Amino acid sequence: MRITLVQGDITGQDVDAVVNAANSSLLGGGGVDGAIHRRGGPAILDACRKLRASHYDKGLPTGRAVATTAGELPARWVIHTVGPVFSAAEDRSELLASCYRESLRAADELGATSVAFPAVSTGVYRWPMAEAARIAVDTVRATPTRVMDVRFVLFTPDAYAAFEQALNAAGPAD
Ligand code: AR6
Repeated sequence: MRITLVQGDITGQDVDAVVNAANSSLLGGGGVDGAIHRRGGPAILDACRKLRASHYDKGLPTGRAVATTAGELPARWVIHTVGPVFSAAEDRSELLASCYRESLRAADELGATSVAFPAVSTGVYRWPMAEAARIAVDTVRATPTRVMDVRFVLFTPDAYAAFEQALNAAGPAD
């Protein structure tokens, strides 16, 4: 697997699947979620509504991932995952790791070999960037998958630097 870092907007990524940092309602929100729905058009929300009605009437649980069409995005699919809200009192890192694992599992089920991830939970959900980057990089590297091209698409220079540091700290790939 090749891991690359990109600074920019995830909605422009030409990959098989783009991961969305969604919330359990699957009905949209701000941040990456808002950008994906805006640029991808109504087909994504329509697919999310249908998924809710058929499988997730109580919402998609934190740490899980589910795929829909990517509508008008350059990607073929959007994989929606629900990150945990950061808590200083409780260690929720396993749930954040689960977002990356479950997203790769969803990608494998689709046959997607290139996947773009945002820094899940680091915006509205307030996860400290350095720690979120470490969890993201370590989890993706440790997950068995047929995905060959993983791109972390970071919105800000600070986020990019944090992921760069996490990648360097992880050492050479196996
Ligand atoms: N491309 C790439 N990264 C982005 C983009 C973009 N277009 N826009 C923002 N980011 P957030 P969360 C970065 O808040 O913390 C939503 O309302 C952003 O700078 O999108 O998981 C959902 O509906 C940050 O580093 O997701 C949920 O309610 C990272 O993406 C809630 O926010 C994640 O920030 C989820 O919160």
